[in-house]
Amino acid sequence: MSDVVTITREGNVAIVTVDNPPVNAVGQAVRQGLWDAVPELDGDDGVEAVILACAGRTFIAGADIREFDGGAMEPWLPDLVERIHAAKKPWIAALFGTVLGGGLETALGCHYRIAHPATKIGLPEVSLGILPGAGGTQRTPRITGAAAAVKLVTTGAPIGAQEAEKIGLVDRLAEDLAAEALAFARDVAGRDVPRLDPAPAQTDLTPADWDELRTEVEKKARGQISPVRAFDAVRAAFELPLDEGMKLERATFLELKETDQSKALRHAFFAERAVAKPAALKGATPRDLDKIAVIGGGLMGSGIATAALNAGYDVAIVEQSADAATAAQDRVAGNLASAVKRGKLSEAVRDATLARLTTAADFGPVSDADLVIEAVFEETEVKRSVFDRLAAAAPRDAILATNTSYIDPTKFTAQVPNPERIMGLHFFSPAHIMRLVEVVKTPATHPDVLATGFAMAKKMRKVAVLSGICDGFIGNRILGAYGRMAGYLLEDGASAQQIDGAMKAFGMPMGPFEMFDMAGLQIGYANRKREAATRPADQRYSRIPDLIVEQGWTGQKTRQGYYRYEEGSRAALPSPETDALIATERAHLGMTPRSFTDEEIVATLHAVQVNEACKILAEKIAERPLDIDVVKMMGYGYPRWRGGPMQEADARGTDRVLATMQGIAAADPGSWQVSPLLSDLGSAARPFAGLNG
Ligand code: 3H9
Repeated sequence: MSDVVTITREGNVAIVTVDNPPVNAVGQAVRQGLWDAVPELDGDDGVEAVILACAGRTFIAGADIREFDGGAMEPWLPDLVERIHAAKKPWIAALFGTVLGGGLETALGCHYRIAHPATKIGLPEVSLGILPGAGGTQRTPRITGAAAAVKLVTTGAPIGAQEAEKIGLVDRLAEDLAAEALAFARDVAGRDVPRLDPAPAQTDLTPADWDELRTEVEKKARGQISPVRAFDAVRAAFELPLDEGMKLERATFLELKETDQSKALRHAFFAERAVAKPAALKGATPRDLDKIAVIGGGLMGSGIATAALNAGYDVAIVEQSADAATAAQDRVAGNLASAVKRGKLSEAVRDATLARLTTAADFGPVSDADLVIEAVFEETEVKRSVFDRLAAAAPRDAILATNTSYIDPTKFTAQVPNPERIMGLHFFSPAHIMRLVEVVKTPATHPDVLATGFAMAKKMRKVAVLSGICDGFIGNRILGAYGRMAGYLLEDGASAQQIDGAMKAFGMPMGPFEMFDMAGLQIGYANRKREAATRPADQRYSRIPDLIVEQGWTGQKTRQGYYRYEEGSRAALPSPETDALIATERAHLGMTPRSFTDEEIVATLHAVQVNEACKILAEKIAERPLDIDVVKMMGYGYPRWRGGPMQEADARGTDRVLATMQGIAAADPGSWQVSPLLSDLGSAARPFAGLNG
């Protein structure tokens, strides 16, 4: 028997145990071990039932995703699942932890499933750009019926054990899994082994119903192909016998595995985990955190406080007045109330959570805080005065963090003693929902302090990415290049509708101009004024955004920006006034508007982001291209199925991205210079993936 699969015996019951840390992925060695176990136990007259169990923290959590880059190694999972199902003795899967993908498929090959009540069960393959490839699309519908199977397979979202029991995926729930699985096995020992009916599954759905469901899946997928192909495979379970459905599923799995989308989603999966391990944190130990104080209880501060409360910390919000403190308390309560409404939180937990919040109109609560997060107005002097007060009010070893989104923290913290305890924690709004946090390292920040930021983010179920200091850090700096180029394209002749439409077709949730209108155009206006003194003299400056703001139009709030908005609606409608203003400016500049293809817009906006990202890498603001990808995916809506701008550059070819950027720089050398890093990689058509380490 192999190291990762062992067999023990309890009387007439054999227990087959998979032990393949960390998540018992069913890689080649596990498959081989199970493959060998089936005939061995079939041939053992002393064995009348078999329990499939796992050591460690979970039942099998899926196929080993790392194997997907090579050719499939035998024995293949679909064959193994079939072999278990054809066994002469009943196999009982003992489920706990996260039973996902190939883990659930292996369990579906077993004849019975018994689960601990806290088990999460699902088929997340679509989120890796593939579909369940070991019978999940064929066996699930035969057990659960159409509706549940479509939901499980096309959304990839896991369900709880209770729901799994309701839809038939689980036969019984068991608090004491080992004991009850054994009792269950003894019960079914020697009985006839139930087999899945290989005939097409039955449904009341008409072809028109299926078509309608498919349209819904396609719409939700927003350009991602795997949910739609997975849907088609489930539908086939109702039209084809099992063996033919399995062939279709296998062929689709192998095809999808090779797509750029699947490669990008696998990259996203590993990148999201790799960002937690930057080289700068090697050997660092996070400090213990119990109490977090948040300075400023506005939209951002109350969002951060909500996230911290939800993660189990004691939280104090410091505001400037009693009224403002009450308003902050109300905002947090409102955030929690909407979680209750969405079924994410019970009322009892909400009350207990809120009980850990205090608010104050003075710096008193800071005196026993382990971590203070400043979230006041984005203005150097305002932040400096907060840090002046923190220098006196906070314990000398408390970690002090700023939520600045643009400003160099050293500009307003120089007067604070022990600078090794200072870092940036750049949350994204709404901070209790958005999962990204940029952890910003100053030249003095101690690695343990950074590690504490990472540990806090993890407790908040957020993803932290390490960033050095530059204007806008990783995310907003790249956004700056993107927005600037979008503005040039607009001035040159593309419409806001065309640019936004092209970027949405590319997979962004919204285009740049809808995003500007939503965020409020006054923010960019203020930034441009701030940057005026340092802006390179020969850099092109489009006045259009300033002209719009100077009309008193700041976007959705004033119902007029790049678009027009009806009262109470966020739908962006064409604005004849803004269009006229843009036309006047073009005429003033003596420009003849030119036309663009959507692909040109997408390639241009992609190239300037990658070019800026290359500068960020060269300046060591970001450690690896994957850090940039995660920032863009988690903070800016970059489609996961494209894997972020750097992965997208690899898919397009860095040589092509370089050629696009060279064209941009040649046309406007004052505004754009090709990054030497992009030049190096692109001229050799080498991928960014090679820099991920
Ligand atoms: C599939 O099954 C296809 C089949 O239908 C068909 C086949 C023919 N493979 O997330 P964590 C690593 S597709 C390889 O930090 P958690 C992970 O990279 C698969 N490695 O822990 C990390 O490594 P490191 C369907 C994997 O407790 C370490 O394990 N299944 C895999 O927060 C710990 O992971 C899925 O999509 C894997 N399958 O969460 C499930 N899974 O320490 C994917 C994890 O070096 N996995 N690793 O950074 C998950 O969703 C979460 O990992 C899980 C645990 C919920 C299981």
